[in-house]
Amino acid sequence: MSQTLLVRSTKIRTTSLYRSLSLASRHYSNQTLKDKFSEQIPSKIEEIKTFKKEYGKTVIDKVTLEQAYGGMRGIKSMVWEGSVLDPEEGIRFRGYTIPEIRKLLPKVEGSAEPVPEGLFWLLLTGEIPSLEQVKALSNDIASRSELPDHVVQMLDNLPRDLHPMAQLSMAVTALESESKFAKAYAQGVNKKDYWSYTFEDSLDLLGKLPIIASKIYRNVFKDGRVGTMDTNFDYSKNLSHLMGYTNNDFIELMRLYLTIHSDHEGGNVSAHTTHLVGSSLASPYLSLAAGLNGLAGPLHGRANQEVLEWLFKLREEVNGDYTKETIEKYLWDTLNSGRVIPGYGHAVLRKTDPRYMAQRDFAQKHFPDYELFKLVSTLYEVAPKVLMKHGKTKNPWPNVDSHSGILLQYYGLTESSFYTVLFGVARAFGVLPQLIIDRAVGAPIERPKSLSTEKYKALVRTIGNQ
Ligand code: CMX
Repeated sequence: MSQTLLVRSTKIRTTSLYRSLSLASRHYSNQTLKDKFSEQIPSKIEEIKTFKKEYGKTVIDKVTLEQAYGGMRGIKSMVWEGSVLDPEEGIRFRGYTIPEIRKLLPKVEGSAEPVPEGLFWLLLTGEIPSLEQVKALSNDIASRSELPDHVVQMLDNLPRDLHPMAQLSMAVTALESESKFAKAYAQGVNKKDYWSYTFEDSLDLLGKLPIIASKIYRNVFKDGRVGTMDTNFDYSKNLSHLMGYTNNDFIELMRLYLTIHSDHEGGNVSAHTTHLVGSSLASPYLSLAAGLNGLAGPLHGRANQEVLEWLFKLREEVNGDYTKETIEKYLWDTLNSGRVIPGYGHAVLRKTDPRYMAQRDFAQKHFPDYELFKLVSTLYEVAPKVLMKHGKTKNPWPNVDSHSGILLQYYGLTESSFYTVLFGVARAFGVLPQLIIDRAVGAPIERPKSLSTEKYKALVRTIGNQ
């Protein structure tokens, strides 16, 4: 090669290398969530493979008979990448506490609260996105909001007194018709690509949930009319507007609400059910609907409705007399009638739920003198002492559901049977990232072992004789 040719070809190579490098860095700053996650998959698969190979036979836990009969409490037997719950400290999302994510996750202009789209990115990738990336994600999600006619018609035909959670679960189930995963699976797609279709379904689902939730809200309690998503709005602003709430503070509340209600590690009923059903390769629609059915139980997500109804009965009974003595009596009456104090206790936590504290912080900032906030605050002083004296619950402190209802009441969203629907929308942000991860790493179908009491007795005898 002549000198001139060599110089020219080096120059061309350098220029094209420079161009591809600059493209790569531009690509990086504009990198979509799907690109980012796709890039991480090979190393995640390798990490799990090596870890299992090296430590696969390590005994990580022992299980007692009490645990087998006691709702499997505390048994370490699931993998959940997005969050870990510590009994004393509370939830950490990919290592970050709630106060940390409130500070670190991107915020849209004029807002002090993080957006749940940012948390979704963090839960899926372990990285905090830029504001630009979050905005692109909000836009992408909002562009997927259209509902098929049969879902709209079904919702319009449901009886108004059917619980909003049943309506939500039915609508999500009926959206199975839209599942890209189910279609691809039927066409025999390679299992390596399952995650990609699960990702698409997950974003589609997130996009459709605000319309579904608002349709349910407006069908049951208002005029049945719902607008459309605005691709320039963030998720919480869209959801609030669709429901008919345009107050900026309410939108702020929704940003906080959706973010902190999203994920609470994998063992809770809604997260575990979504994961379990998803492990059979049911589509994200059917998997999430199953999780929502679990969330609808009064000991889980529906506790937010129970709290409000219980508080209103209290208010009626004490007739404005919010002294500690009258509240204490009401608490004992509830306990003595064989019911639980809704919004108190937790299967894992042994301290006040940080999600309760975040909502308390919001109330203190926005409406410290609100009557129901004062009532909830007095309860916080009285109920733990009563529950400790009662001596049954392992955790006498308030959980997330203890506070959420009165925040919504303040802004005029008074229909408490709708509250768990908002929890359900939020939960989608927490459970869908894990479903995508499960499909990317090829998580197996879940199948723990059960025994009959007779077999357990035999097992205990055998162990005793050893
Ligand atoms: N009021 C009265 N008794 C309570 C209680 C409460 N808030 N919380 C627990 N207990 C009782 C239990 O019913 C149980 O009684 P039994 O021995 O008679 O069965 C005993 O205390 C021990 O229960 P635990 O080990 O402390 O709690 P669990 O892990 O079994 O249950 C939970 C956890 C959340 C279901 C329970 O604390 C409860 O029922 N709380 C009220 C409902 C509620 O707020 N649920 C929302 C939780 C958060 C969420 O998932 O959204």
